[in-house]
Amino acid sequence: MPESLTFPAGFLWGAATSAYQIEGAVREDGRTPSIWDTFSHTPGRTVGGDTGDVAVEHYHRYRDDVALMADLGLNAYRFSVSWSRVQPTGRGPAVQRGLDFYRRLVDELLARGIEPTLTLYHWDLPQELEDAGGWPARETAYRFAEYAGLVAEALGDRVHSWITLNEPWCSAFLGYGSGVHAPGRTDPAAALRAAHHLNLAHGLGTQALRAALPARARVAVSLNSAVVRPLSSSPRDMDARRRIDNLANGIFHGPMLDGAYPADLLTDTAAVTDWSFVHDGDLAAVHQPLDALGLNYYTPTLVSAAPRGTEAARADGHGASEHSPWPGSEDVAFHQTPGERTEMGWTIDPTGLHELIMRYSRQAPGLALYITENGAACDDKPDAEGRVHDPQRIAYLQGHLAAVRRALAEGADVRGYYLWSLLDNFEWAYGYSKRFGAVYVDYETQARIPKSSAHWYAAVARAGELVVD
Ligand code: IFM
Repeated sequence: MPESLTFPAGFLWGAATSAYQIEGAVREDGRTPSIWDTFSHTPGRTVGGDTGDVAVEHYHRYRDDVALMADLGLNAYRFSVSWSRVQPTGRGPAVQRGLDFYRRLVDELLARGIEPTLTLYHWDLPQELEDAGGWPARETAYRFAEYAGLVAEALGDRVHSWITLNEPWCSAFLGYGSGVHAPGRTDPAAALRAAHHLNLAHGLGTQALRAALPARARVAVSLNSAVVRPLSSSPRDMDARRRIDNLANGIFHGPMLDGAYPADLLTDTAAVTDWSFVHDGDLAAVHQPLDALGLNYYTPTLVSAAPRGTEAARADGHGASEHSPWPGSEDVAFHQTPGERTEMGWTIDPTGLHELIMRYSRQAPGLALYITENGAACDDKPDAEGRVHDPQRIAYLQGHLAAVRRALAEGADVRGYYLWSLLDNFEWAYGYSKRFGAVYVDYETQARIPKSSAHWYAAVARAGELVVD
């Protein structure tokens, strides 16, 4: 018997994107290169040499894209600001033309009753700041706070919901550890320094936001907190789980939510760094009161201790590299969770989302939770009539929304869900080879075709109700 699951009134039904993945127009209106411009233009870094130069031309098509969201009945949209568009050198005054683009976008959203959520940093550091040391340099955290203040001054009158960083784990450990993301450095100690300076940037940025925004503003961070499961209950596998959980989760939520790094994280990584980059007062600066926590979830992580005397397997779902993104835990083996997978090779397992929500409900009581990303890459193609049918994505969304609803029924304070992603777009090192959109984009013509999942999601959003079999 189909069951009907109702969501609370006021629940946000959204979709998410990020600047470099959709905007294009990389040389317009004073924008300068970010680390992703440099990285994607470096031969061999992205599939097919793809870049975000044109992406899906959202910079010029934003009005149509907002109209599309309105047609789909969405009441929320999460986007990010390109730092080098509003502060091209990563320091000093803002460029008005850059800010004006986001002002126009926000006004368009508000006019159509769509609540904007603005992410300040979704991985596109101005190249000039990387040249000055990037995230391993402490100064970058202060630059971020200045940038946060500028954007808040300009848009704080119309944007209520703010996110400091998106998935700082990726910025630190894929950017500076395994090197599969920009800037492509492979230095475990630098990756840990980067993680601390991202935490500091979050704390200083939150203070800058509070100083510039009205008291009613909502400030949050989006973490891709991993659901780490052990292959067995053996002590060695359980220890592998503990170490990866600290490197994926505790390293960020520890200082942000509790004001301290997990003590065992410091000992596990002692051979890599002495953590002397953590200065007196830093943890208090990072530990700022937040109004909400954003959780991004796609698939769980299955780990074990590598059998003694063997190489650890690196199937951690974060791209191929000889360099591990897990400093001090290079001997942990990563396994494929059994079950159906998406085009990313990520196993579909909605129980992980439920587990994640319940974990943070317990760990951060009183903090509203938002699912700021969740979705699937599928092998989508238009049929002879030009329609795009994506039953696998519908099943994925249905399972994960049911998991959210189950968590709500168990008392979790989840206030909204943002599907990743509104549009097919530049999937980082995978270029345009992976399609996450609810809306198909023909990259030749830039035509947008809502897939069947977009129509399905629109119906759920409009009714505030999910029907499951
Ligand atoms: O496309 C990315 C997004 O930028 C950050 N979170 C994961 C998505 C899918 O890989």
